[in-house]
Amino acid sequence: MQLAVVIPTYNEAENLPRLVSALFDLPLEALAVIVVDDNSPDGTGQLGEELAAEHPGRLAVIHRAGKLGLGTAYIRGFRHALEGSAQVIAQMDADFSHPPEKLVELVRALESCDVALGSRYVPGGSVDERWALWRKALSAFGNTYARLILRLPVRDATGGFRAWRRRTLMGMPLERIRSNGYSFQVEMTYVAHRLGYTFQEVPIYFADRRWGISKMSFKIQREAALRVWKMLYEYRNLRPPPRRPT
Ligand SMILES: Nc1nc2c(ncn2[C@@H]2O[C@H](COP(=O)(O)OP(=O)(O)OP(=O)(O)O)[C@@H](O)[C@H]2O)c(=O)[nH]1
Ligand SMILES: [Mg+2]
Repeated sequence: MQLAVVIPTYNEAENLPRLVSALFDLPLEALAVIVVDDNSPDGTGQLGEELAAEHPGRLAVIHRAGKLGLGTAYIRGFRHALEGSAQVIAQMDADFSHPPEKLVELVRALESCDVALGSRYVPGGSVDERWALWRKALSAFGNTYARLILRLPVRDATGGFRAWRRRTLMGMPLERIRSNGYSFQVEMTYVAHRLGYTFQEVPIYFADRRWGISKMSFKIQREAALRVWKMLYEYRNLRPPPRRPT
């Protein structure tokens, strides 16, 4: 079973080499990494090329001209994975907020669902206790808000640690996804749900980034709150495709 892990990077020079070795140490055969770097000023892209040379055929770096946003970075990486033969496509942040070892459970969960989500808000999951109270509250509120308005069947709709079956990702209308920042994960969840795909949540401990600086802000969250209403409207006619007779 071939697995491609898509990792968007912007200034992750301290994290990327560590993450890549942690991933290649996992008991998952045929794991390949796709880094999507937005010309990081700290040289993450160049570092990616060095890692690609160390791991021939197992690591690809897509270079984009500048900081074009998380959503389009993921979509670019997903398309690259789908052009290849990966049967499972995973996505994760570069900053170790997503525990690499949990990838094994995410992939296993796909045996009984279409999309496996790393989740902070199911029993056994949690967020970094060093997070400021406002950040914990915002994250929990953002999830409840999106869940109630969009009637999502998951507890953690904003997390970015996921595994998709190839068939599921191929069924997603990636060209219609409008969110480029933090609501990207919510929009992908909503579209997948509207299309009738099923989810399973795997509890994770979400650690604060170990290296580099945080970019989270109230402004970002406010934009995300508005996006949810737009999604409700944009996908009002989306339905699961008719089942083919078997
Ligand atoms: N290619 C690309 N990657 C990005 C962009 N913005 C963020 N990333 C990467 O996407 C992942 C998630 O971004 P983070 O900055 O960690 O977002 P966060 O976890 O909500 O916030 P902090 O970790 O507190 O900064 C990381 O691997 C980033 O390097 C972007 O515009 N382009
Ligand atoms: Mg982070």
